[in-house]
Parts: sequence; C-alpha cells; structure tokens
Amino acid sequence: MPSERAMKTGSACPPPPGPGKLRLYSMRFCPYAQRTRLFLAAKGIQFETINVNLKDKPDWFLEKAPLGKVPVLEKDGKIVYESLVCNEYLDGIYPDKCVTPSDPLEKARQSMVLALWDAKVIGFYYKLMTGKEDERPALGKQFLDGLQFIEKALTQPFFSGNKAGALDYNLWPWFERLCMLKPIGVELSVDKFPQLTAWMERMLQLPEVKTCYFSPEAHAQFGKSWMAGSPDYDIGLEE
Ligand SMILES: N[C@@H](CCC(=O)N[C@@H](CS)C(=O)NCC(=O)O)C(=O)O
Repeated sequence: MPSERAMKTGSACPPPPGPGKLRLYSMRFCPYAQRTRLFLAAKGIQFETINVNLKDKPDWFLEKAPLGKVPVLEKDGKIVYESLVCNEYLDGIYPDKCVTPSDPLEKARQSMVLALWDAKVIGFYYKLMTGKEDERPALGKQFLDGLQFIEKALTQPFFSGNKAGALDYNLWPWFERLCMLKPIGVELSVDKFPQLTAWMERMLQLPEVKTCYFSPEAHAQFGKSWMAGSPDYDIGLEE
C-alpha cells in the first residue's frame, strides 16, 4: 500500500494509475478533498490516494493541477479538479448509487444552498480562525447569522431528503471542523440550531462519514500547525 505521507518538491512523480483505475490527489485535512472522499466512500468506489504537501508542492502536481489545489482526480490520463466538479464527475462515471440529484429543480436548490454557504458562512469561518481576538465577537455573530440560512434550508432529516446525498457530503467537512471554533466561543446551540445539531448527530452515524472522519484532537493539532505557518500534513502517520 502506498504511503499516506504528503509528497513534496523533489519527490518522484508516481507512475500513472493503471487503465480504469482512479486516483485522488488529496491532503488529509483538506475539507474540499473530504467532500470528494465522502462521495467516494458513499458510492463504494475503489481508488488510490496521493497526498500532497501544499506548502511545498511537487512540480508534477502543478503540471496536473493548474490551480495548485486539491482535490484532483486522475483516471485514464484525464484530470478533473475542483471538489464540486470532481463529485459530479464521479456520479457521471460511476452511476451506481448516484448521490447527485437528477431532478433539475432539486439540483438547483442544492446549488443555491451551496451558494448561500459560500456567500454567508464560509468566509467568516476562516476569518474566525485567523482573525484578531477583538474581531472575534463580531465575526462570530456574522458566522452564526449566516448559518441560519443553512438551518432554514434543512427541512428533512438530511439536506438531500431522507438519505444523505450530495449536499450533505459537500457541507459536512466544515461541520466536522466546528470543534475548532469552540475554544474561541463559537458553538451551535440546540435551541438556535435544532435542525443542524440533529443533522450532525445523524451524519456522525453514517459509515461514509466515519471512514473520512478525523477527531477534534487531530483537527486541533492540524489547525495549530497550519496557523503557525508549518502545517503538519502527516499527523498520526508512521515515519
Ligand atoms: N475551490 C476549490 C478549493 C480547494 C482548496 O482550497 N484546497 C486547498 C486545501 S484545503 C488547497 O489545495 N490549497 C492549496 C493552495 O491554495 O495553494 C475546490 O472546491 O476544490
């Protein structure tokens, strides 16, 4: 089994995956790559992973990934990047257990929730992580106000209906990381977020979520190294 350790500048480019084989270029703690890992796990797709050191990217990675970001998929000499694009591609090439909605209106609804997420929530999440202490109360309020749009969008057990689907997987990685905001006083209360807190409990029970899960301690350790400017991509792995 190939090492999970992140590959950096100077490492040899791994030989291309064999015919019909799927490869994911990833970073173990990347929420965007986790979106794709959740799709892969939910659909039961076999794949191999190459983890990349994003602070010291190998040239061969930059040749494959013009944006220099993970996730990236490679199959039969073809490259696909951007998490949402990767995920739709996976449902396209492995139509079994399709998790992307086929109904155009439902698909539009899911994309609109993601647009709300991008516009009203995600920026504040990163600002809270990196912002100054005196900015945090205002940022925390903006973050939680934004999350109310997402709370209101959840009207069934899962965002995708009675079963988890594309929107659940595309949102989950940041909910798994909410633990990182707890030390700075930002938490989802059951009374203000009854739907989202119940959904988080349901998500944590799913095998695909468990497969791709990191504990709050691991996220905290990675977050600390990331904020110190020297991300430890290999936390918990053997030398
Ligand atoms: N819009 C991209 C965002 C992916 C992204 O930002 N990935 C981060 C890691 S979490 C990355 O690769 N960063 C490397 C860089 O920006 O240089 C997607 O949805 O895939």
